[in-house]
Amino acid sequence: MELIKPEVKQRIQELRQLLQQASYAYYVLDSPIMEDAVYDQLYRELQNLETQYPELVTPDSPTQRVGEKPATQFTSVRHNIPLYSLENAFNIDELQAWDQRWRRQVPPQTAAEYVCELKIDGNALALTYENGVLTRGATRGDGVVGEDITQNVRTIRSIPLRLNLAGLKNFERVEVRGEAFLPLDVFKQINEERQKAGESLFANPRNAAAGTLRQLDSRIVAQRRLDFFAYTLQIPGMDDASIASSQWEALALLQKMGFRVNPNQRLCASLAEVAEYYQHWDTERLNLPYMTDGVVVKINSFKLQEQLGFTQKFPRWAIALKYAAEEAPTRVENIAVNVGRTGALTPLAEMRPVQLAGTTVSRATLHNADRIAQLDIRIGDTVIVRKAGEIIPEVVRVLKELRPPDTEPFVMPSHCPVCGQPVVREMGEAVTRCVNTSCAAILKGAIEHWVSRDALDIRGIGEKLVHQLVDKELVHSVADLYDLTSDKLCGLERMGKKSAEKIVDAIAQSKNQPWSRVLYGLGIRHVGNVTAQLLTEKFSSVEQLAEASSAKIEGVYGIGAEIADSIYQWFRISANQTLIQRLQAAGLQFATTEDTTAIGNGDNQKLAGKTFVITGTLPTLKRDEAKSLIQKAGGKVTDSVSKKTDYLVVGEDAGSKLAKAEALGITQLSEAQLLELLHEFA
Ligand code: 1X8
Repeated sequence: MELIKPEVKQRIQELRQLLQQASYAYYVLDSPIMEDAVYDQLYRELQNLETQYPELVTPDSPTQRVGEKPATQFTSVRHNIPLYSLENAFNIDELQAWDQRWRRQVPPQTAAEYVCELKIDGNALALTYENGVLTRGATRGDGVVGEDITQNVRTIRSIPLRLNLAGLKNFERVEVRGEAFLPLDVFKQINEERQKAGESLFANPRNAAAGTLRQLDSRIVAQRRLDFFAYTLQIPGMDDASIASSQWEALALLQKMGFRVNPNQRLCASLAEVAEYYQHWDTERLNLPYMTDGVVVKINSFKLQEQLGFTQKFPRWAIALKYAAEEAPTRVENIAVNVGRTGALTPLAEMRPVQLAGTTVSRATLHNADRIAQLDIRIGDTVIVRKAGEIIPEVVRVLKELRPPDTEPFVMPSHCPVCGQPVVREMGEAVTRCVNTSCAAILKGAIEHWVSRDALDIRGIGEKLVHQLVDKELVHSVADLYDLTSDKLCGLERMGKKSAEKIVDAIAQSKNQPWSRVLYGLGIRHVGNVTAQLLTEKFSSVEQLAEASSAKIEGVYGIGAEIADSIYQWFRISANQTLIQRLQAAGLQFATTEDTTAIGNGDNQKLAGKTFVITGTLPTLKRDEAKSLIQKAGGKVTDSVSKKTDYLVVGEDAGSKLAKAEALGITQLSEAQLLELLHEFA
C-alpha cells in the first residue's frame, strides 16, 4: 500500500473540521461564519484529496452529504425503542382532563413542570449514533418497524454526521429522535416544479417531506433542502441522572451535541402557562417558515415520566395539543372543469367566498372524478373547505343534511370542455384526460411550458401572448413559434414593431439552449428538469432516446419504471415524432454538443456526397424543414433535377421535376422514406 504522508492526513482532518464548523454555523445556528466561495474552495480541496486517497474517506466526512446512487428499495428495521404516537387534545379542557388523569397515578399535589414545544408537521425520524458517528437513520413506520433511509438522512444538512461529544461519557450508542420537515418555501418550489412537469401536487409539506425521504435516489433528496429539529435523546441505560434528568436538560444537551433544536420551547410551571403558550403560538405559528399543527406538552422530569410509563399506544406523560385546522363552511355555486397542459381534467368547486387562514377562498380543487364520487359533492351543496398555511384549499366534506332538494350527482364531462373531443380515463387511473394533442388548452400549456425559465427560457412570451397566439391561430404547435415573424406578431393587440422584433429574436436565441432543456421543454409526463438532465447525460441525442427500449431508459440512474414508460410511449406517437423533426429542422439542439454521434456533427455526415431535390407539398414537413434535415446529415439540396441528383423527394402535386427524374431513373422518396433514411443514418 502506498504510504500516505502525515501532512495529507492532517490536512484532511483540518478541512473536515473547518467545513463541519462552517456548515453547523450555517444550517444549525443560522449564522454563517464563512463566505460561500471559501467554503466551496475548501470543499473542493477536500474532495480532491479524498479522490486521490479514497481509503481516507469516512462516512462522517462533509463530502458524504451529496447522495449516492439509488437504492432499489429500503430495508425494514426494527426500532430498538418503539416510537410512540401522542394522544391528542384539541382544547384546554381536554388538556386539563389529561392532567387530572396522570395525577391520579401519583401522590396528590405532586409538583410537576411542563415542557412546551412546537409540534412540527413533518415526519419523525430515529437516528442512531455509534461512538458519535451517524450509523442509521430510520423512518417511524408503524412505530415498531420503520425503513432504513440512512443515505437520505445523510443529505440533511442540519443532521450532524458526527456528534460533538466533548466532555461527555457513556455515549457509545445514542438514539436521537426528531422531525424532518420541508420549509414552506421549498415545499412551494417543489410543487411549482411538479406542476410544470405535469406531475400531481403534494397536498402539504408533510406529504412532500415523506415523499422526499422515501426517494430512492438520494441525490434528489440532497437537492430538496429537508431540515430537521431534534427533540428526544435516548441513551440505553440513561437512568444516570448526571447526563440529563429532564426533557429541558435533554434539549440543551441535544443542542450541545450539534443538533438543531427548535428555539421556541418553554418550561412552564403550571397548566395556565401551558395554555398561554398554546394561545400565543396559535397566531404566531403563521409567521414561521415551516408548518406546525399544535404544541407538544411533556412532563419535564424523567423520573416522573418513568413512573407514569406508557399505555398501549401513548406515553402517559405527554400530549399533543392540536390546533383546529383552518376550516369553514360555504356553498358550492358551480363545479368547473379545467384542462391542464397534460390534458388532465381537474374539477374545481367555485364557492361563495369565505375567509380562511387570513385569505379569501372562492375556489377549491376537487382533484378528480374519484374524489368527487367519494365526497358526492353536488352543485348547491354546503361544504367544509380547508386551507392550512400555504396549501391549495380543498373540500373536506359535504354537509348532506343541508343539501337542497333536486340536486344531481356530478358527472365528469365525456368531452373536453375546451376542444370538444372525447376524453379518456385509463384503467386504474384516477385522472380523466383530453388526448387531443391539438386541443387549445393542451397547446397553450405546452407553449407556456416550452418558453418557461427552466425550459427554453424565452423571455417576453407570457400567458397572455400565448393565449393570443393560439386563439388567433398563429401557432398550432410549439414548432410554429420558429416560423413567427415580427410582421405576423405586429397584428396582435398592443404589440409594437420593437417588441415584436425582440420576441422573434428571443425565440431565435432559444436555438442555442442545450439538449437537456429542449427535452424538458417537450413536456413529457414525469420528465422534470432533473430527470431531463439525467437522461441527456446518458442519451446524448434524441435519436438514441427515441430508439431506446423502456428497459434501457429505466436503466438510467434515478429513473423509475413509470417515467421510463411515459418516455417510451411519448416517442411512439407520430405527432410527437413530427414535432421533433420540425424542431430539428428549425435548428434546436437535440444532442449534447460534445457528442460526435449526433446528426450534423463531425463524422456522422452519412448523407455526405448525396444530392437531393424536393418537389411537391410534403405531408408534414415544410420544404425548408426537409432541406435543413438533409443538410444536417451532410446532404446537398439543389433546385433542379440532373444526372447528379441521387434522390427526388416527392410530395403531392409534383410537376415536371418528377417527370424528368423518372426519365433519368432517379430514386424517388416519399417524406416517410426520407425520414426513415435520416433516422437510419442518425
Ligand atoms: C411528535 C412530535 C414531537 C415534537 C415536535 N413535533 C412532532 N411532530 C416535539 O416533541 N417537539 S414529539 C412527537 C411524538 O412523540 N410522536
